[in-house]
Amino acid sequence: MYGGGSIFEPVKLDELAHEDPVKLAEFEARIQRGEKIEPDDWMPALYRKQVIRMIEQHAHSEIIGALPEGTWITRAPGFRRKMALLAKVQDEVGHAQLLYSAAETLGKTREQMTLDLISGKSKYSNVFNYPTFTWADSTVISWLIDAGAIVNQMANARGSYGPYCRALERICAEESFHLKYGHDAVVYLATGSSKQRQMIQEALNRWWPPIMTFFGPADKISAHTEILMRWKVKMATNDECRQQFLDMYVPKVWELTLTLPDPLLRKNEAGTWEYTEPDWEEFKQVINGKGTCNKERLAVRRMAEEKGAWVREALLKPEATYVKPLA
Ligand code: BYC
Repeated sequence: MYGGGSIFEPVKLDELAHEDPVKLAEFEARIQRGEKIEPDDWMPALYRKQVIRMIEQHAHSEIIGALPEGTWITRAPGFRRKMALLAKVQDEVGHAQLLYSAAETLGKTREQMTLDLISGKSKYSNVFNYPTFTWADSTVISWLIDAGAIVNQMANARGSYGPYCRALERICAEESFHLKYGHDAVVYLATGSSKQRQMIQEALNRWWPPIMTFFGPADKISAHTEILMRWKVKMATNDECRQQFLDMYVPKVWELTLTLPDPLLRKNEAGTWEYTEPDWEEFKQVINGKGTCNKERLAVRRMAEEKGAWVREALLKPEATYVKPLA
C-alpha cells in the first residue's frame, strides 16, 4: 500500500525519521494498548497532520452535505417531512461545529479550515458534488449516505484520538435518527404509486455509483489507510466499511423489490460482496473540483461566509454593537 501504484498522493513516511525514536515507540505502544491520545499529549507531527486532515475533511463534508438535502426543505412533501428534513439538515451543520472544534484542538484554526474549504484546497466527501434532481434523491441521501456514514463512524469512534472519538459518538446517535427518517421516506415512495416507485428507482440508479465510492478508494490504491490503521485513527479499511454497508443495506433495498444498477453485484460463497469496480479516475476528478456541482457548492459556502462576516465580527467584539441606552 502506501500509495504504491496508487493514483493518489502517497503518504511521506520519511517524516517519521525526524521524530524522537523513544517517544515514537512509547506513543505507538499507548495506541496498541488502546489508550486515547489527547490534545496535549506528545504525538508525531505526521499523526497531527493526518488527524487534522481527516477531521477537517469530515467537518467540511457535513457542512457541504447539508446543501443537496437543504434545497429540498421548502419542497418536501408535507409539513411533517419539512420539519424532519429541517431538523436533519440542522443536525448536519451541528456535526460540522463539533468536528471543527475537534480539529482545532490540534492547532489548525477554524478560520484557516474555512478558507481552505472555500478556496478549494481542502477536500470534502465526493458524494455531495452530485445533484438532487428530485425529492427521491434527497431521501436516498438521508437513508443510504447516512447509513454509510454510520458504518464508517461507528468504527472510527473506537479510534485513538479522544476529541474525534467523542464527537463521533454524539454524531452517530443523531445519524441513527436520520437513517430512520430516510428509510421511512424511501419505503413510502417504494410502496406508493407507480410514479413514486419510478422516482425512487431512478434516484437509486443515479446515487448508487457515488454511494459505492463514499467509503474511499479500494484498499489497494488507498494512500492513507495503512498508516491510519496502524495509528488506530481508522478502525476499519475502506473496503471493510464498503463490505459491511453492502451486507447491511443491499438486502434492505432488494426487500423493497427495488434494483441496484450493477449487474455484478452479488454475495459470493465466501460471504464477500462482488461488484463492478468503481471508476476511481472519475472519483479523483470529482474530489479535485471537477464534479457536476463542486463550483455551485463552494459558491454557496463562500456566499454564506461573506454574508455572515458581520455576525462573526459582532460576536468577537460585542462592544462594537452595543448601543448606549438613552439617558
Ligand atoms: N470523498 O487514502 P484514502 C455525512 C480522498 S458526511 C472525498 O483512502 P483516507 C453526511 C482522501 O481524502 C460524513 N475525498 O483516504 C453529511 C485522499 O485525498 P488527500 C463524511 C475522499 O483518509 C450531510 C484520497 O482520496 N464522512 O455523512 O485514508 C448529509 C485517498 O483516499 C473520499 C467522513 O468524512 C471521499 N469519499 O480514507 C448527509 C468520514 N475518500 O487527503 C450525510 C471521515 C477518500 O490525500 N473520513 N478521499 O488529498 C474517513 O473515514 C476517511 O477520510 C475516508 C478516506 C474513508 C473518507
